[in-house]
Amino acid sequence: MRVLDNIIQTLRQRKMHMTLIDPANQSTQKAGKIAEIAGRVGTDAFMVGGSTGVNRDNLEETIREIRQNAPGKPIIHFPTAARVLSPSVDAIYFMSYLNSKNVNNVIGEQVAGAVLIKKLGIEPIAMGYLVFEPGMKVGEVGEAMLIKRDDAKTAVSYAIAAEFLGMRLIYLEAGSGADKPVSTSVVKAIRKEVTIPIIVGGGIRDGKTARSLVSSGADVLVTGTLVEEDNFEDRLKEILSGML
Ligand code: 1GP
Repeated sequence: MRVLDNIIQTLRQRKMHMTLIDPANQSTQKAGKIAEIAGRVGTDAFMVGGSTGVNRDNLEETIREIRQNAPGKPIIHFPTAARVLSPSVDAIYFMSYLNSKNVNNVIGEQVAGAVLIKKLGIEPIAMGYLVFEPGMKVGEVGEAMLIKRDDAKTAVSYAIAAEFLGMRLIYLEAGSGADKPVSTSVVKAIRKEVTIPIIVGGGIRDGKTARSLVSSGADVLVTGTLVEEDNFEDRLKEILSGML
């Protein structure tokens, strides 16, 4: 089954969790260990990518490790730029960084990568990407016009625009390593106005936060920094059970 169909079908039954592995942040061996643990405790899919330091070698090696250590779990490329693409993923977020000042992030990289993605036969998943304060690295390198974490009015305008443009998912990003995610009031406001699934990532570290986000209407939660820490297994289990 195609990855997006699988996401949509799963979301009819329950919320989902995705684990982000940034190839630039650890050895491939450690990436494999992270995948094994996260897969075993119940993450639904892996996202692979990062804002800086991702190259074809570390991307391919990380994908291979995830494949070996978490067989059967979808691997979705969370791309940095068109120059680093992989034929080995199950899907790619064909994402537009909607609140970037740089038109290259909004549509340039997408045009640069489209032909190759089509040739490689990778499933593109159209996604609107919105970066909130503090934004962290992706806010900085992506030249974001950062949205305040509780600015529901601006966030809702972007989310409706994304849905009108035909995007299948909307991603609310506080930035990897943020101290907290986007506020629940923003998630609630968007949930009221759009029907596409809402992904929330950046700053999710505990079960209580996870619970408040999903009960506000988030469909998919993403954690990345957490799994880079030692002994993350119990914390990840807490997040997963907070989402039930
Ligand atoms: C980054 O949303 C993800 O794109 C994950 O963020 O690293 O803070 O979990 P964290």
